[in-house]
Amino acid sequence: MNIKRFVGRTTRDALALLREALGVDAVVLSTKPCADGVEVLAMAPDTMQQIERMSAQPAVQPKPAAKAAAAATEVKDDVEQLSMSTLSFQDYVRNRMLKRREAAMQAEAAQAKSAEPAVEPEMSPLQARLAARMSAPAPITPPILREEIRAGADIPMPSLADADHAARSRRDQQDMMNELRSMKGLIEERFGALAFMEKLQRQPGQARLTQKLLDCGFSPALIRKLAASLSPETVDESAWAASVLERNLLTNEAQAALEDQGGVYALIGSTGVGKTTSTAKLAAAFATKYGAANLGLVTLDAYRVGAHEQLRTYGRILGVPVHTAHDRASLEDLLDLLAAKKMVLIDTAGMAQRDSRTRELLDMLGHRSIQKLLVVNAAAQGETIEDVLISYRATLAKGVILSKMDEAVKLGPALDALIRHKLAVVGVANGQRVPEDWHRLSSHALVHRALRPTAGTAYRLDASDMNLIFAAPQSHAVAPTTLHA
Ligand SMILES: Nc1nc2c(ncn2[C@@H]2O[C@H](COP(=O)(O)OP(=O)(O)OP(=O)(O)O)[C@@H](O)[C@H]2O)c(=O)[nH]1
Ligand SMILES: [Mg+2]
Repeated sequence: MNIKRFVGRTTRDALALLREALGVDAVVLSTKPCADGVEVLAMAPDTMQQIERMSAQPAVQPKPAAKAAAAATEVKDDVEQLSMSTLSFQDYVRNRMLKRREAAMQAEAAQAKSAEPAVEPEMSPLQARLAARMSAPAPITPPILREEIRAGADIPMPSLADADHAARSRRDQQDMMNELRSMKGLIEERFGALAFMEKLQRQPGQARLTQKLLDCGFSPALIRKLAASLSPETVDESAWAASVLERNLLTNEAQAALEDQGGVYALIGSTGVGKTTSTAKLAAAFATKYGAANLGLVTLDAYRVGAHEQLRTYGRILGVPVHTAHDRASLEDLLDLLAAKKMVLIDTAGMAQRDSRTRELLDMLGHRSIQKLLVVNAAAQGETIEDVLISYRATLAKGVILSKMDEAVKLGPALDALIRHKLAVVGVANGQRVPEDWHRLSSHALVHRALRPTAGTAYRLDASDMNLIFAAPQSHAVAPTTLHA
């Protein structure tokens, strides 16, 4: 094929070069800008005729001479058109072939008409349509076995791109759901806070009480219960709350004091809470009343260097020998030995509430005659006290000794935990002095002390802080508390 390329500064220049090389009948295939100006691709006229001959072969051949003449004229017309356009070569050939096929079909139709027998009666339009329908081949429709099969066949197989798109849209949907869920939580939270604040505004007594109890270190779980049961008619909400707390704080006031009851007591608790000091205080209180001869002292704190010396020193002052037990068997032997004593006190080694040895200690104290007294630091955080009560299985103990009362700025957290776990306060220690700083306090005295106003500090809450604390939905609260109003 003889296709040539001509480059000129402008289209006019390129066409001039083309005409010079291939003559005026040349076929322009394309014109496009290039680095040197305009590029024109063109074909010699004889090449065009060759292509036409090749493409016209399957078609019905009209008379060759007439055909050549007609083709030449058509091509000439097209060339004139093409030289002014940028039609691609393929488009040109396709158009030419279409034109050619149309011409051939028209010629065939004309021939058939002239060849029809004259005797054939003329058909009406309706007859002609019927005849055409009968002679036409019947359309081939594939057999349909089941409707759903056809339906399935209509569905195109998903491509990899489709699967990717589906996964992406699923992800988007999931993201949107998560977004909606978090918005729902936020709205619930805000409405919860608004509802609570609105309730507090409607009942200023509740608001005052809530703020006061929060200031005293009581837990939101207990405060909610109290505030919810406060009647709008209550004039002095603080007095009402104090009376409810007193009724719910166990101190076994009806029972005799420990030193009067006698028995075998083991003092357990976390490190440094005052177990040994409290043992000494209790021993001194007993010895003063019933004499040192009726008292037995045992220490399990044998493995810490010099630890048992602390109790031995107190024993020497009281005139009571201190025995050491290393394991459960030796402890049981000692208890047999001291069976005649009215009171036996067992001092134990302090362990962090989460120490695995705490369980071993509790097992060692499994003897049925031993009653456990859990020593709790009244100055510790509410959450720590809670943890200690659980780890030391406080509910199995006879009661709790609240130590270091003198160090506690707020008594609320300790009393709150004891109320919620229904534990009795059997003694309190409010200083290091033995035996002076040992007392038995009533629930009234303890609650009064807990509700005493605290000095304004950075930790003091104001009315707006309550919004933050009570904004969380009720389901987040700690285990429900039963209060006897
Ligand atoms: N302020 C104050 N200090 C106390 C009180 N009770 C004990 N302490 C002091 O707390 C420190 C620890 O007391 P311990 O009796 O040794 O405590 P513990 O629980 O036996 O300690 P471990 O045996 O080491 O676990 C000592 O300095 C005591 O004087 C109290 O009620 N108030
Ligand atoms: Mg000790």
